[in-house]
Amino acid sequence: MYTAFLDLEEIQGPHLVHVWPVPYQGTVSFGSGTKNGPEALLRASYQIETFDPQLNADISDLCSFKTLPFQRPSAAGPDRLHLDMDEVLKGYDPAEDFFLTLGGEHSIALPLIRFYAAAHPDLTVIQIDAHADLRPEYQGSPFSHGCIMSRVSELGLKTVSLGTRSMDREQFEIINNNPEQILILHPWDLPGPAAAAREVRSFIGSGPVYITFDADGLDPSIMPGTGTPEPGGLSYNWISEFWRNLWPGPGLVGMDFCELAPQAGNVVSESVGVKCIIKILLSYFRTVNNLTA
Ligand SMILES: [Mn+2]
Repeated sequence: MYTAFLDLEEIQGPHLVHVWPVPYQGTVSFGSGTKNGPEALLRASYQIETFDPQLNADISDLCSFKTLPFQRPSAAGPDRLHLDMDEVLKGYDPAEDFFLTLGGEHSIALPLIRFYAAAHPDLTVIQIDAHADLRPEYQGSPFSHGCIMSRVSELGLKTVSLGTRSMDREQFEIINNNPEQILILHPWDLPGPAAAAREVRSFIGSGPVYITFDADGLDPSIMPGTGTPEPGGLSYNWISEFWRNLWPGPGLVGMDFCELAPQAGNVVSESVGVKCIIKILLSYFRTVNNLTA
């Protein structure tokens, strides 16, 4: 059993990250296997270098990782899971505690976003996702993975969507009719990462951000392990450069990586997933350190 993210001991760098595995896939609509996502990510993390030569920074100098017990998935549906997750989060402070939540399907993000929004009413959610996830409800539940961003919008939060290229007409119109609340950078018309980061920073204003990273936002050529693959997704280099250019910038309160459905005999997806997570943490926390040095 792989229990420590990156195989790092608990006490390393100055910034504590709570790693929370939530192997829930109750409302997945097509391909399955996201319940195996957290374990695959943890396992893959054991063979990933903690040093990043592009950023000239080592994650073990910046962050400590403390992994929580695997969240027991509820068979009673996502609303029950959310209550169980709320119960765990009661022991933490949204103004202080940084969670890296490993899904599981995308519905696992909502309790975290509500948790952070309670302390930060000016929070913006950055969503990496092939799908808009803006359905009012899906498969009989308002808490399904297909409507996560509808629930986020109802909290009054601004959202930024990157890699989003699949939606029905109704969702397309919701996006077009709410330019103040929803910024979408279409993958077929994507600016360079530096220009995109400038646009996102000015949309966000002064509030902090939470990142919800659905694996299928990446191109399926580098992220084959997803239940709902869509061509034309983000490249690893684009999204990595985006984060590098976003900071110094808004505070980052927490993040999740979800919808990874590992494939038998192919570790590309979970390895890419871990690299994407580390790139975010390094890009952000190295600037926090510089600012406070
Ligand atoms: Mn999603």
